[in-house]
Amino acid sequence: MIEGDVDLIQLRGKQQSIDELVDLAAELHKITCRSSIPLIVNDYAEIARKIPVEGVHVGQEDDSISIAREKTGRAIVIGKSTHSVAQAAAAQREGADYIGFGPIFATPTKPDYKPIGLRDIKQLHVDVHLPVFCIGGIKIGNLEQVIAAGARRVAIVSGLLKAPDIVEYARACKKLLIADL
Ligand code: 3NM
Repeated sequence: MIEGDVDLIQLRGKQQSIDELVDLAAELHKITCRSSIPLIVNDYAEIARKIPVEGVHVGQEDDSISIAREKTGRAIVIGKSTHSVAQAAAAQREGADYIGFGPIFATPTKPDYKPIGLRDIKQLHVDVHLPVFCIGGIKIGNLEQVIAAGARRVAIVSGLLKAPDIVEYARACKKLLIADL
């Protein structure tokens, strides 16, 4: 992914224990910091006390932004998953540094969530003055459509992880995103 020029990486391990995630974060951070790629850990702010990751990401059901900040014990990027324009505006008020917005399309990576579609992306960028990462079912094949709907940043999980050539896939996505800036 780094070779393919991704801008940041999130460690998300829903089946792993915190101890396993701490070990994984330590291992990954050795790699990401060599390339100055921020590493964000999902769900558990306490990992940031042990490993010098650059950020923590929380969901709607996780710690609030302020509790997550307290748990990290240091200045760090904190992002939040949002699933509607109202949640996005609330995350901004709560002090998030960036937000995820999705799932844009239905996705087996987050099967219990109803897709929100492309309709609100433009308005969201008017209402919210934070970096917005559109997420959920985004692939190289629908990325142009997502960008045309107003997205400037995206998070891709299965598209990248299942790509026959991750480097090429990441580069191709990046090219589409940069072309629109
Ligand atoms: N969060 P894929 S959608 C982890 O809407 C995650 O908050 C979402 O995976 C959200 O790229 C999602 O494989 C799954 O669809 C993204």
